[in-house]
Amino acid sequence: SILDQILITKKEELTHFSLPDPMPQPKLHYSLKDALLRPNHRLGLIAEVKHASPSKGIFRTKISAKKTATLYASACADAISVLTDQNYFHGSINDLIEVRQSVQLPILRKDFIIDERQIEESARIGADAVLLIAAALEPSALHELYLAAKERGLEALVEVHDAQELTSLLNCFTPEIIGVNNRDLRTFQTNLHVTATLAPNIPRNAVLISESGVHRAQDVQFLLEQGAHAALVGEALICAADKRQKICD
Ligand code: IGP
Repeated sequence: SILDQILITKKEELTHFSLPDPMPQPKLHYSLKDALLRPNHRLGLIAEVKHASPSKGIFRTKISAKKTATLYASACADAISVLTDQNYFHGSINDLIEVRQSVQLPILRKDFIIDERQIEESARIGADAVLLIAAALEPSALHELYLAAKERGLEALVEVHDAQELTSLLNCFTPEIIGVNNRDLRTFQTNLHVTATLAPNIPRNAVLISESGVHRAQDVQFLLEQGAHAALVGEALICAADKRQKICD
């Protein structure tokens, strides 16, 4: 699948990896978990800065990462996700650094994290949380990265796509934040019923985030009914002419 290809590229990139300098001043920590548990009776929103994707190609927006995140923040998004993968998503760590300077919200670094050095890098560029993808690693390796993130003061969103991934994950440990990716990485199809199917098996004390394929107000209503705490929305916002209006709808 595309994930296998991405992971090969990532491993290659990591052979010539160098850490950025830490940020000059210590930063405040914005908790992703707290931000998403606060919105009572409504669905929390993680708005994603995304320039391109393997399935949709390049999104035709001329707005910078910084401007996009500022708009999301002013429209009351609860957190911002920044895709930093360059090869497949046209993002960069600079995007995250810029976003960090412009919003006072939790920032999730979206990348393919397979190595502890990427955790240190995420902390140095100012991320509050990192994405860990169950399909990319064995549960034990995932757990090690999860603990490394915590130790470095970062939260981790652990992403699953099917019942088997969820079961093996929960047999190993219970993450505080679990993401269900509605997108099948083999076909690129999104289906919100993936969230509906897995939600009953997500531990009650975990924060549940439904990721991908959220476009309409009725999708938001559906996810609330499934017990999701938040949605992670990329394309629908990136492609909306009026981002503020789209979030308010
Ligand atoms: C956003 P969408 O369909 O709203 O643009 O999806 C987000 O869920 C998606 O970008 C995503 C992703 C990922 C990207 C979910 N998991 C893992 C890269 C890696």
